[in-house]
Amino acid sequence: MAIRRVYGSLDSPNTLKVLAAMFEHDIDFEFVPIDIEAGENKRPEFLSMSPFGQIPVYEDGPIRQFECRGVVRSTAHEYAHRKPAGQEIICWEARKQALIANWIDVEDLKFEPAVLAVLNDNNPAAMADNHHHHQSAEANLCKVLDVYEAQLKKHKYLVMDKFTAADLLHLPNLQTLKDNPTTRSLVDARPRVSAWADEILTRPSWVKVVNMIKGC
Ligand SMILES: N[C@@H](CCC(=O)N[C@@H](CS)C(=O)NCC(=O)O)C(=O)O
Repeated sequence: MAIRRVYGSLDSPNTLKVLAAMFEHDIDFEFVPIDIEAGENKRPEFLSMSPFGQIPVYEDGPIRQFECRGVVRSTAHEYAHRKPAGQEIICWEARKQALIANWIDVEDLKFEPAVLAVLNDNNPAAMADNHHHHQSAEANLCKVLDVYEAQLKKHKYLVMDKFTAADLLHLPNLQTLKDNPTTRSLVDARPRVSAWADEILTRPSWVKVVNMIKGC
């Protein structure tokens, strides 16, 4: 029986980031679905693991982590030895790891908020209600993606010429942007962002997450 558990929802991008990290390192784990609509994340037993009442939670014996980026970083270090040398998704050299850390923060503070702002008001009612707000959310996401387009001129992946934890963290929201007919063009209009998205979205660890969502 798996000693590790991921508590979360397949509707939650932050849960999907942690699941991608599990598959990336072949970590044996049990998935425990948490129903946010039913308020399971606000029950005392869940709050004892995740004091802000949010998913995901990663449990490994006595260790419980409730921030998805922390889980991705710590598992990438703990299970790095499972990957061939040079293919770890972190770097052992502090100065190279600093660059990965930088782009992990960019995903957290720039990319995800910009994507969610567009997706959250990307329904006809919201768009009609607040056309200017929607336009400015889209303009903001375009600015972020322009920075990515420039960054991806330097390397095949976001930080360097290998896939890192920073790339992994982008998978769920990139998938949503690509799947949504009204946002796909924002990715496709930027050749390097588009090539990067196509490459990382076919990574076996992410395909396993997508199959889990599809129920296969
Ligand atoms: N900083 C947390 C944020 C987690 C988060 O926003 N989780 C959402 C689902 S993706 C959630 O639990 N929402 C329910 C709530 O906040 O009550 C992380 O990165 O893991």
